[in-house]
Amino acid sequence: MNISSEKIPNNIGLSSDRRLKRALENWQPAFIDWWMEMGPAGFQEHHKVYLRTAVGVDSKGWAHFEHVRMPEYRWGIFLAEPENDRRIGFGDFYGQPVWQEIPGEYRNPLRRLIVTQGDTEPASVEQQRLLGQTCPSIYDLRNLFQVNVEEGRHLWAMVHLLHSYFGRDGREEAESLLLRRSGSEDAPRILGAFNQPVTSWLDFFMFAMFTDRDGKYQLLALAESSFDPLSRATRFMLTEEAHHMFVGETGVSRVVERTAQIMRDSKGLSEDVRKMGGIDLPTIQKHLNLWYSLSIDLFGGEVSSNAATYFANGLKGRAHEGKCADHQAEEGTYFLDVPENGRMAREEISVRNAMNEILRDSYTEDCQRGVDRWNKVLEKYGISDRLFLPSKRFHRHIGVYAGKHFDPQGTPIGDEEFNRRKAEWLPGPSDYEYEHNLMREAVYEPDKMANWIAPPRRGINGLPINYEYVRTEE
Ligand code: BYC
Ligand code: FE
Ligand code: FE
Repeated sequence: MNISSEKIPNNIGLSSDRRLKRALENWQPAFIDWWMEMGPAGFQEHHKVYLRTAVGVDSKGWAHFEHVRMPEYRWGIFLAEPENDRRIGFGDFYGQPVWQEIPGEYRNPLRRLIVTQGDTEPASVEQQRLLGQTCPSIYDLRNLFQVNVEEGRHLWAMVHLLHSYFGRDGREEAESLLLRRSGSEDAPRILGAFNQPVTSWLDFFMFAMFTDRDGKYQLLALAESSFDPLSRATRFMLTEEAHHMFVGETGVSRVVERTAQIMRDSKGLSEDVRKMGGIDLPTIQKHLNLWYSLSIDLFGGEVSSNAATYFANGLKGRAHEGKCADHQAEEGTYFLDVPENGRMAREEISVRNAMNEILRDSYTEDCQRGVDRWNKVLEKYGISDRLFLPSKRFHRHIGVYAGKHFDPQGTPIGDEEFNRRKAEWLPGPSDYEYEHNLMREAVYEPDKMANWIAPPRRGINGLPINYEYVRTEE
């Protein structure tokens, strides 16, 4: 395999920056080794996948589609076009020009944000590496791989920043990004949800719906950064992120639709869905509960002095900061319900300390819109059951609700009740056994779709649904 630097499409003038080019050329073979070891298992050598590659940042023509072997994917480095005279949009330096270089005192916190962001990208590829062997169709197989190669590109985006602006520390961090492993005992990925196994396609769709959406909101917050190269890198990543959430939302929607069809045909009994080879609504709700709760943990603690400092220094803002009323946020309070002696007490916290919670609230509203669309499908089939987002207190491992138990409605409960009812609320071994069995036979014929999921509305890039999105080539 010949992967030369000319194959790194970029708009950062890489060919004229010899130092950076050399650094990336040194990192590239380690990336490819990592991809071969931890990327999609079983589809690297003899399969060509109909993939979208970013070849520029022009809003009309940035993507190019063709069949490629995944290890030959052209992972490129793109920054959104610079904004003329861009100014810092929030915090203590509001209105000053943005930074093209990093002021010394912000190197450590910025490096930490970039490393944390970068770490999630390869982690997700690791989590999803076996799913190709149980895919419901080659349309879905292609979407999985599209998401995987783009998460690889997001890693490149963060590694480019580490190599360009953080010297030797940055190079070391870039190496470590390829050494940690999702779920590993000794060297796990940094954030909780990225060490969780993803073993069923329902988990994958929920991950792309909820966990990739954390990506969207974190990227929106970083896109506001006073460090302009980070802002431009994340702004371009957001254009790719939309497709990941499309894969998640429509994936779940198609599962819901198939379930609704089965329920309609069997006169509305949820119990019969499994007998007919579908995924019943209570099981879908449990996966929703799991991935929503794991994903809201990714926003950090409700009360966070880290977040306040990031905001004060202009490193990380709110989503769509431009639409916020007060960009300094020096005054004002946020009300938070905090558990106290088994009851909830309302606490007042300063807005700056509540930045994680404010971002989480915008995220939750966005998730709710997706759940509403799933419920429209149930409505259309005349089914009265509804899916819902559990309370943000349910099943938390980070923040004020961690270490305490709540039911999905947010009512405080004891250990005994939680353990007794856990199997109603979260997927357990018998659910996974059912799903793994259901998905055991992958569907690789272009004209077929697994029984547990409805076909998509349309194919990729104007092509038919039964197009050969993944081809075998000897
Ligand atoms: N797991 O002050 P606090 C994506 C730690 S997803 C483990 O509340 P802070 C993608 C925290 O590090 C987007 N540890 O936290 C999606 C801190 O540790 P120390 C990823 C956690 O700093 C799908 C302590 O708890 N991007 O792109 O305000 C596929 C106290 O924390 C967790 C980013 O995350 C956790 N969930 O906020 C592919 C953006 N939460 O200091 C890709 C960059 C907190 O006590 N990261 N801790 O050692 C950040 O902005 C912040 O690091 C966080 C945490 C929002 C994650
Ligand atoms: Fe990503
Ligand atoms: Fe993503």
